[in-house]
Amino acid sequence: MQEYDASDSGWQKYAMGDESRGYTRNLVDEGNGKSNLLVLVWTPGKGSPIHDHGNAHCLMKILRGDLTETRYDFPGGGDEQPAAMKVVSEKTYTEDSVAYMADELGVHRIWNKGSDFAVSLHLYTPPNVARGGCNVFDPNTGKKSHVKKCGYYSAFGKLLKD
Ligand code: CSS
Ligand code: FE2
Repeated sequence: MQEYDASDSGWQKYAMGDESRGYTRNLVDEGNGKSNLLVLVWTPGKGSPIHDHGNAHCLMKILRGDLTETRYDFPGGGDEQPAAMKVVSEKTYTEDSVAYMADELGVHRIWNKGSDFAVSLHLYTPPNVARGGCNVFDPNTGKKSHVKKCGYYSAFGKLLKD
């Protein structure tokens, strides 16, 4: 991920943005069933919900723009009182930087605070989220909801119908 040059134009055909969404997930490669390579396009002023990563490794490289990551402690099991989720860090990544995320480090949300679309390249291994979805969390209560299918906006450069 570090060696890939973001100024290469190879990723552009996968980078399909949609202003009506927080971000789009565009499938590039399925790594012979062992990983998932995605190009994500982030709408200005929008972002993702707080989510986990299905017990997988997640690498994110910024291809265009800046993205802000807010990390939270992984909320505990169900018997705690609902409480606002605790922010552990907030970091802005600039073009060409690479970040790592995994459930051991907590949960996070990604936000595009810029005024133009931002683009990032994500490698997930194993591809657990593609198979089993992920969990999203309510920042005010820590309540978890399971998302069964984290769908794609496009696959292999072709727009998909919902
Ligand atoms: N994990 C999110 C993107 S932020 S790493 C997703 O796959 O949609
Ligand atoms: Fe993530």
